[in-house]
Amino acid sequence: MHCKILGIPVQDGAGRMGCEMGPSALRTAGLVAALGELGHQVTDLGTVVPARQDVRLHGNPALRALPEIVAWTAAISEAAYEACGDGMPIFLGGDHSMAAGTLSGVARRAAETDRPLFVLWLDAHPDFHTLETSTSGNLHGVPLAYASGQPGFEGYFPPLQAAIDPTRICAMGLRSVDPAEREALHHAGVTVHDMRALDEHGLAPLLRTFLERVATEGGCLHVSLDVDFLDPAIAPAVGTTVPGGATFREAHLAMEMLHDSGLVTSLDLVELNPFLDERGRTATLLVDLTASLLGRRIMDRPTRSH
Ligand code: 4U7
Ligand code: MN
Ligand code: MN
Ligand code: MN
Repeated sequence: MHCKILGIPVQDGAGRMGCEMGPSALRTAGLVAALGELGHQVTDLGTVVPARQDVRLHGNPALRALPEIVAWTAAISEAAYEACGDGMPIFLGGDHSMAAGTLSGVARRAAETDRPLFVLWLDAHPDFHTLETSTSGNLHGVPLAYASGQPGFEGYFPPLQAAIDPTRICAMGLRSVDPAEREALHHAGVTVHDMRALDEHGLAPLLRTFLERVATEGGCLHVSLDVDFLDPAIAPAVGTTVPGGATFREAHLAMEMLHDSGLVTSLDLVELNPFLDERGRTATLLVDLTASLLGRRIMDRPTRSH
């Protein structure tokens, strides 16, 4: 596999500063070496720089850094489009607003092929606010709504060249969903496996069902991993901690199953705030999870199917 890493040091979408150090921390934690040890070719594509954009004022006075995030989204979308198609781009965040760019760029590329694009959203939050419904005004809370063509972004965010079909999105690990998001997710037909569903059924059968669907429909899969998907006890380096998140083994199991599926074509690693980390442990965990997604395993498995 040819892994292509791209740094996206955006932090204006989050409520607190620090995510701009995310790409550096992931590089420092040894991402390139970890992937190289698995036999992958790794290219570091460098760092995205936001384009300048003029953006008019929005009617929602809560919105923060709208012109900045619009400028980032345009640049990230272009860079993501260029980075994907062959090999496996790994987008290093940066706060989750960057997924407005990665998802739209990846979707534009997928639309040129005959493979439908699916998204696995691993997060405590659905990030399904529109510019109207966001009350915090933090734009890391909107990327999934934007990229799946929800209304209300026209005239502000870059026009989508290809929207992601919301019925091809599976969100896992949710445990903080605002009322407007709950309604919109339901209306759009997003598959949601919240933490209660993971507790009741276990992660593996839910993920397996989704992956079987992606395979049956001949799709490709973008994975967006927000650090707050993980329980804050194992991943403290995040601004938006929510208790009751995925355990160490649940997260690795998800990555191992994703690897075995052979379906993943691109990955976001987002919301790492190294300023809040404890001796690099969250950055290191993210590197190890990425390694599991790219083939690191505890033991060889004689059989793959069950
Ligand atoms: B993240 C929130 F209100 N929904 O809109 C908001 F709970 O990328 C959180 O998933 C958004 O970390 C979290 O600010 C965005 C809040
Ligand atoms: Mn998120
Ligand atoms: Mn989140
Ligand atoms: Mn967050």
